[in-house]
Amino acid sequence: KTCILIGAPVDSGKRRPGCLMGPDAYRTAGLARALRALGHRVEDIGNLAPAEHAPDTGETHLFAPNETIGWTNRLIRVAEEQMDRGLPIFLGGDHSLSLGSVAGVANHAASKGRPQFVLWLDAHSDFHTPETTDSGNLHGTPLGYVTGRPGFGGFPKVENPVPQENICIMGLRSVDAAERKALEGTRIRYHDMREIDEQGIARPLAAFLETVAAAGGMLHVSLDVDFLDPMVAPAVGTTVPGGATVREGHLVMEMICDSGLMTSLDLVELNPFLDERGRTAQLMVDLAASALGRRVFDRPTRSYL
Ligand code: DIR
Ligand code: MN
Ligand code: MN
Ligand code: MN
Repeated sequence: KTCILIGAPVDSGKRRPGCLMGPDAYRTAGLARALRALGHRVEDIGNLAPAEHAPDTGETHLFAPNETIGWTNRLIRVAEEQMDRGLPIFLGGDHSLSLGSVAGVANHAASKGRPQFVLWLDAHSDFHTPETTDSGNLHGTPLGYVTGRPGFGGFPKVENPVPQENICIMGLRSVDAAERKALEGTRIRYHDMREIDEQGIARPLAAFLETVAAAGGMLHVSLDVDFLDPMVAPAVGTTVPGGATVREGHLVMEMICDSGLMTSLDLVELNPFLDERGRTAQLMVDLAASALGRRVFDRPTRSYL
């Protein structure tokens, strides 16, 4: 494959700064080298900047909405362009970058007449709108945006909303009251940590991947650092105890690789300022490598079925 590394140093989606250092942390941890070692072509297009936008005046309950609008405009265009060239890997940056990355890849899928699917690996459901968020942090809104929820005035119109039934969220353990109420009325598939404890992570993931395959879909994977347990991935501003283990993370990525379905990837919410000697950045690089072919032994195809 041709992997295209897209630096998206988005830091406007929440108040605690530091995610802007994420792209360079992934580079330093050897992402390009790891993917080349797996036989891929890797092109790093460097770091993006937000499109021109109005200044943020601080007059709303939202943190930096205009800068986030600028990023969303830029990322939609870049995602559309780069999907034609290979497999984009968006190096975040906080999770507000996914308003743009997902909306952009969905436009591309629509142009090919294929359905877009999204796998959201996160402690949080990120299903807020600017009207429902308590924190005012727009990194809590990307799934609300890309599914076409109302309330995103000033943001670019979502040309191709992702159908609810095409979304699967795994790893949940912090869902705000308003999100929970909204989610429960949707066809989004969501799996909390209790379900993963009880059933294992492979079963619900296999079921979702089967659906994607059967539909001939494109699959965007959005990996939030806080999907992982803070004991193994401390470098994120919104840690929640009780997350995925290192092995659960790798199993998810290995199954995604075996499925052959992934067409784009976000690595988000890494805050290198909070890291311990780069261990979280390294784990995220290792997980990306698993998604793109690193393995201990080959398996008979689709052994998870
Ligand atoms: C919280 C945190 N639900 C919010 N969201 C995070 O601010 O809306 N998402 N951290 O990954
Ligand atoms: Mn998130
Ligand atoms: Mn295209
Ligand atoms: Mn999260």
